[in-house]
Amino acid sequence: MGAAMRRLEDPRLLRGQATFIEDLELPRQLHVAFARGEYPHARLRTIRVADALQVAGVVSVATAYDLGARRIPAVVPHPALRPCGQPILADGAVRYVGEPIAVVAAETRATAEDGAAAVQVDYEPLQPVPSAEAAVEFSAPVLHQQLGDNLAGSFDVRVGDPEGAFAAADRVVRGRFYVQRYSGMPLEARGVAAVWDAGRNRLTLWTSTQWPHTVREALAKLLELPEQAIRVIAPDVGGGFGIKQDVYPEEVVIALLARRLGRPVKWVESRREHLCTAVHAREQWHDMQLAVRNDGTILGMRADVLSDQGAYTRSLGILCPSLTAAGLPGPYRFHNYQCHVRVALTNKAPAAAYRGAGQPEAVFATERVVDRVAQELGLDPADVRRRNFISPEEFPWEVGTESAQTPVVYDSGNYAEGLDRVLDLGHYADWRKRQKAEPERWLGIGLGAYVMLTGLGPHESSLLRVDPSGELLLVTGASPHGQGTATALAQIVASQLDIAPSAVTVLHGDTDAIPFGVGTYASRNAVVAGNAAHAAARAVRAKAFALAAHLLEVEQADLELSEGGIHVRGAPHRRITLGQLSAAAAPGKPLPEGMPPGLEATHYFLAPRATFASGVHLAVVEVDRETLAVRILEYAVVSDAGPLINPVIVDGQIVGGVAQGIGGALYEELTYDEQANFLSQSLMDYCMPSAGQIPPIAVAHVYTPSPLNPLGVKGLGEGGAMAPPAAIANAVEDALHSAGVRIDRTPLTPTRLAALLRRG
Ligand code: SMO
Repeated sequence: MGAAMRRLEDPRLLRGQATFIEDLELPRQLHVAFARGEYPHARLRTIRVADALQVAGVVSVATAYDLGARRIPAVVPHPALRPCGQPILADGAVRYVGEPIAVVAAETRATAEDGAAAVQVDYEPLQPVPSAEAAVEFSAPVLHQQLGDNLAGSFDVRVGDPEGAFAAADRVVRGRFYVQRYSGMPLEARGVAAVWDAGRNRLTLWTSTQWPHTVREALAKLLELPEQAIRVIAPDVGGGFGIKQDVYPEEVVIALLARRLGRPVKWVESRREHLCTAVHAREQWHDMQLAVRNDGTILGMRADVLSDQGAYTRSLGILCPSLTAAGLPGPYRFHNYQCHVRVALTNKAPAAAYRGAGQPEAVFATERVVDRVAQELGLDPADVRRRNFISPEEFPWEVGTESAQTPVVYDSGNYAEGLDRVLDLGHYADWRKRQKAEPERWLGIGLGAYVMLTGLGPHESSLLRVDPSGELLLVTGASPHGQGTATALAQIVASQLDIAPSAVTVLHGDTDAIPFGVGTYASRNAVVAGNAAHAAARAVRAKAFALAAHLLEVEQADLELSEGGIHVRGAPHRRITLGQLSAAAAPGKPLPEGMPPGLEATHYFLAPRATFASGVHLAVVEVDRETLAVRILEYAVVSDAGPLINPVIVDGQIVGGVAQGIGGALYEELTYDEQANFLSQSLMDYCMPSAGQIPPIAVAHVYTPSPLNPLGVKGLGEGGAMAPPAAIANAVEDALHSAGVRIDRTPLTPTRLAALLRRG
């Protein structure tokens, strides 16, 4: 634990020995393609499937009429969530481009595509709702008649005495900030395969998901089966980033088709389908007001959040905007806060989680308006932050908000140390000097500070078993998809039993292997899966000592564990290995009174409260005076996630997150036109940064342990993505401030900057 070792997962991934959904070859499998809506908003008059059925090789064409009017259930409840869940296939209307209407199963993928193209839909186009602002206008067409308006939910958060704070303030600093629609773009898009065993009434479903146990639960409800009749397997998953923390229509449709057709069925998402229909994220308006004193002290915050949910909610409901509302106060010491949230329904793809899930949006809005405080008062933005940070003695700090039904209580932190370290690491003072010395250059420096909810409960599971060979099997309910979790968990187990991490095989992503499991999201694995593995390893260790004492006929206190074996202190030849202990613990072997057979332990780590990681990012940019391209000259990150399990993995996670944040700051946008037609249908139209756009990223750490778990760890997977849009936007505004440019949204493309410069 703590060693900077390379990932145990990588050799087989690099050698092409992994199994992704596309690699599955099931006997007699059928391939699936979806006929998808081409209009943003239309009534479906008729769906003609006759021609599709004529295509040679097409076996079946099904619509909602055939598969039943099922809707995706909300897995994450919210008191304000209203019923606008997505049907598994369009239910008489389509409400976004790409909504699935019919599903075609055929002998080959190409035939299935031909069949899908031959499905004839007679549409009656309806007036679309192209934006959240349009959705809440009085005259807007209503997308879901039963709601009477276009709100998937609205709610208020109130803490302390906001009116008092604003009355006592010297001034109110304002801003209205918009975060564009963008999302995760995993190398492996989505994919689902299913087999129905008619004799046993049993479904096996492979899906590229972050939470197989949750998919199982949803399928059990929708297919009216006991959970034990469903096995969900997440094989190797090539990236998730939040977008695979959902229950998707395609997962339910493939399961139903396998049962209906009595043949295995497989669907692999195309990149175009991914762009049109996988989770979109982040699109949100934030009207911000800070009550401040002239010395820069923040007394309170008012916020109005208008979120663009797209056409439906799915399993996460309105979780993301609720995380924004809970997170807007950030690392700052004020107790007076008020936030009004409206979640608007529009004719766009449904929105849900993407790396940080509502929190990077909050960081953007808060860090932009905090910079405005510095500008208006003529203060250094670093000083304004330092003055208002919660200080180390003030923890636990009750924000007074709630996230996912959990009170937001920051458990520990040292935000000022993070700031001081990042100012050093990013050469803040030097850059300020250069900025003065070279006024002909558009140089800017920006900061972004964040606090991030991590390690969300309710629990995570671990089953640890010692094999007679001396190797170990760890089954975890977490379902990682590229984070290096198997290595981290192996390190935790190995350090308890003094063995090599490579002797621990970690099995994940299989609901038959462990009955309860939660999944991988909310930067939770180190905290919940890590502590579950730690506790299971402690239990196995304790049992090994008890059994060794029995077999070696000594007191436990006289035993020592080293290199995977237990020996009598001072008599290393009187030794019994973990493998021998496992064999000696088999049923029927002489065991101490009351000891159950098997050298294994199962542990469920409960996390009633979340841990809160934090960090500060610093970006130095230069805006090219000719092309208006933004070049990042320096990027520094100081992260605090408590003690590190594996620094190599941690730094890799941070760099990956920063790259995604840079994408959001400068390049990526899922664009719809004013009629809600979807314009970003390929990676030619959706610009992701590549290595050429990502500068070297300097990373350093602060370590404040969490008092909430034995390892003291906090989550970190999403940390890198929290602050880049804030830090980079702050830097670009700093660079162009003298030219009159004010930044209120991302991505900061040359086109957008040109418009701002003309206006300025
Ligand atoms: S956006 Mo994440 O998978 O909580």
